[in-house]
Amino acid sequence: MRKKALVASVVSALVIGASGVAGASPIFQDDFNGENAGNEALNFSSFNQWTVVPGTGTVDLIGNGGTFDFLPGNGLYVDLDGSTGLTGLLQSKSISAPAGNYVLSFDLAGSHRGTTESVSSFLPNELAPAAVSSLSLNLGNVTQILNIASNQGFQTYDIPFSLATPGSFSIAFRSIGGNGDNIGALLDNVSIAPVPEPSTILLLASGFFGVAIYGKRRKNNTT
Ligand SMILES: [Ca+2]
Ligand SMILES: [Ca+2]
Ligand SMILES: [Ca+2]
Repeated sequence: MRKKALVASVVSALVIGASGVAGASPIFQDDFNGENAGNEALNFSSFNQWTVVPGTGTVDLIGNGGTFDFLPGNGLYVDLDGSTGLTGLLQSKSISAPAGNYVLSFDLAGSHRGTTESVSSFLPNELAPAAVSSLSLNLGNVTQILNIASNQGFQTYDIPFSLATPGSFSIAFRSIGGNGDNIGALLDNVSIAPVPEPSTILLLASGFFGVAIYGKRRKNNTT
């Protein structure tokens, strides 16, 4: 019985170890909830981690129980078509990262005002395209275009990519087409997290086994 319990604890340690690695800390994360003291603002441009590129247009900061909270319960989020008749290019500030595999994740919802929206998301645009060695779901080079029906709730999109060399880059989002109506798709919960190499998990797993065997031997010696 005791032996079985030991095996079970080693297995659970392995599972915890592996999931801990998979959930490696994001190198970039934003839920927009802390912007503008939690209040809506049309044509908002003072984001903590983003720039609305001058000359492109505007975006709106909405939600959190305000007048334009189309999807309550998500705090603040961004209407990618502001209120000036031109869609803004929402570009992250510079993100520095070592070489490796990453996943860009973000939530997009429909406009909830009757229009189907197209959104382009841009991956590292300050790196040479050759440095981005893999992109699933990509259309074109490092740009992905997503079409979102009006009534779609927030849905998470994951885009894996690799950096061949360490560097700094930005990501960006823009509502495309439909200029003039001030209605855009809704963006929330953007993050970039490293994906561990399978060999890293194996190495950690063998480490756990080593600890488990050592512990067992030690116990046998003392009793
Ligand atoms: Ca939010
Ligand atoms: Ca708007
Ligand atoms: Ca629009």
